Amino acid sequence: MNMTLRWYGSKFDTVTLKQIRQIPGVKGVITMLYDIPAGEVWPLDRIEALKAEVEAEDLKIFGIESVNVHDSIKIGSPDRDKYIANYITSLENLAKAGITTVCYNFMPVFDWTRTDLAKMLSDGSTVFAYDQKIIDSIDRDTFFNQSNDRFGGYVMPGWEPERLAKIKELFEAYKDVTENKLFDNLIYFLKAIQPTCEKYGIKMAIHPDDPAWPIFNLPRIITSKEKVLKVMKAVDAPFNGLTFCAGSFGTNPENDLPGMIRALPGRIHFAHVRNLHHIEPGVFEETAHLSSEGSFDLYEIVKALYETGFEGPVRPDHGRMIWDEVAMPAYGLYDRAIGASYILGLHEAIDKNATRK
Ligand SMILES: [Mn+2]
Repeated sequence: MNMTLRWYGSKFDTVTLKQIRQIPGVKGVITMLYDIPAGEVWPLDRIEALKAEVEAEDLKIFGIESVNVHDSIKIGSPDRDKYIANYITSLENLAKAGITTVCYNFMPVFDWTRTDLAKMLSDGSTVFAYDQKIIDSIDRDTFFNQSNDRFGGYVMPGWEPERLAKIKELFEAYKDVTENKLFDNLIYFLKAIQPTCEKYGIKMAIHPDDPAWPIFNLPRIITSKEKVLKVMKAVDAPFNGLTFCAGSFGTNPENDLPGMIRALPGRIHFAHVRNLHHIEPGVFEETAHLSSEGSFDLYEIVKALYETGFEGPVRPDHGRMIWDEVAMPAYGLYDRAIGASYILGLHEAIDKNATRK
């Protein structure tokens, strides 16, 4: 298990590589070229420059989150092969730079969705929260139009202003994309990139949908153990793997998180470990990482990763905003550093206990 922190690059992130380097046990970052729109090629020189910047701080790039998939690929539009060819070139360029773990998602229109980006907990910290009742009561376009304001000027992954500007067209383009069609389009994409991934040893790690159910009448295909296994079986090769995101799968309390990990040995290439607190069905708030703070048993999650031989990168996920930190919502330094230390502590205890048996 390699502990990492997500880092958006020096132009966008409020957290510096120097700070990340000082978190005990954090060996590297998960990063991306944040300014390159989905569908465009990631140039090798930009990747090499990013790598050099990270390595100059004695850190390593353990993976990319994310190389985003263009909507034409998700929709299955006639021009999708052009974007798949670009995606393959980006993968080749990453592999040439020695970066072979790639997170991506296949969510229509938008990435994760929250209804509150700064809900105050009883300790005065603020967190991301979600309430299905708000989603059900709001007009879809109004919700998306308000998003730029809610993000307080920060560019949030999957919510880039240029995407939000054409939100109506996007919904229109997805109107005939059923769950089955979206699944077929994912499999088409995976089969197209398979030879490249196998040639270079690239591990593709699909991120689950968040929340793990359909919203705004858009289909969701990575929401449960059964649905993930369906994708794994449809392209049954090790390159085709998962980003196990505890917080995303865990939005649905019916998902048995350690059980899911144990059902996917060798297919989890990347792990996001965090906690959240279920308030009522469809209503939750994110919390500190500790098991005692939320609804998940983080010990059992880390143990399942350990016992299934997971050796990929792991990162703490969304953090609370604490200690008056000013940062991109959920991606501050302090609470994620606490989360990393906690996960590393669990891991050390599990490892020592196992060795002594
Ligand atoms: Mn995640």
